[in-house]
Amino acid sequence: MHTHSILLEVNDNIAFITLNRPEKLNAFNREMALLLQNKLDECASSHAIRCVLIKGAGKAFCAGQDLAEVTDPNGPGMEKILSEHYNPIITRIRNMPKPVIAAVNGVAAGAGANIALACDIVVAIETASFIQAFSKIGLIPDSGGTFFLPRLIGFQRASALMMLGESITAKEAAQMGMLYKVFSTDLFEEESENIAKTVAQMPTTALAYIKHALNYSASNNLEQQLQLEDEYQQKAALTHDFKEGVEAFIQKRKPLFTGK
Ligand code: T3D
Repeated sequence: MHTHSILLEVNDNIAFITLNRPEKLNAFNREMALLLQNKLDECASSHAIRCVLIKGAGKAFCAGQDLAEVTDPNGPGMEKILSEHYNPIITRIRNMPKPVIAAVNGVAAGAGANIALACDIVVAIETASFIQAFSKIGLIPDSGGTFFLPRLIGFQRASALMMLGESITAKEAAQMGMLYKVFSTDLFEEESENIAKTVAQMPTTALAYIKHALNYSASNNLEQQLQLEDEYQQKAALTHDFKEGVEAFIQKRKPLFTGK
């Protein structure tokens, strides 16, 4: 039976996406990269989905590009790998109008590490590791790595990690500011799902505006960003969830957000 390289399961308004080539440490081939784009599109357009959680099957999160495919004469070729595989994945994650969580359950290398860094909330199991593996094979970091990593951990540390291609532990990554939280092995699955459950019950539209505002904060000046906050705040104030949030606060009860 053909096994799908990307699995999608929806539960309690959460889309669980599993990178599913465990025997290759979930390295991406063309089929898998295109399928992930397809599943991310499904998540973006479904109103029943209010949060996306990406994890890896088996012991790894993702080992990046499948290097066997790169040397395959019938493979997609370098000119397609970024423009048709990774760039559209990163754009979809950043444009997704709902939170995307990376639950890094093991090694995250190359494009696998940088896909995680493009997510809105990154959590990791204590045994996970992060490797900007590209320089070790004569490539440069892609999948948004040169954009996100210096912004997350600073220019100097990003530069060293990218040039040396060294593996760092989840704890070191968290200390550098690369991710939100590290969980012990026994709590990782439960705690990462708890975060997903929490955000899936939050005011989804407001979270989408937060995300878009953060996207623009990388290029806007203060004046432009203040204007954008003004615009998004007015839009957020028109949502049903804002009305519900304020009413619930005044009535001293728990709000019931619908994402609308
Ligand atoms: O054209 C372009 O390529 C542009 C796009 C670039 C995007 C990129 O992501 S470039 C970076 C590609 N990734 C890497 O360079 C990482 C390569 N993998 C590793 O360095 C190591 O496997 C890990 C550090 C991730 C894990 O090490 P370890 O010791 O836990 O596992 P392992 O024994 O090395 O790997 C287990 C199996 O997975 C092994 O297969 P085998 O021998 O059991 O049949 C290994 O070959 C396979 N595997 C791991 N990574 C990849 C892979 N197979 C294909 N591609 C991989 N990236």
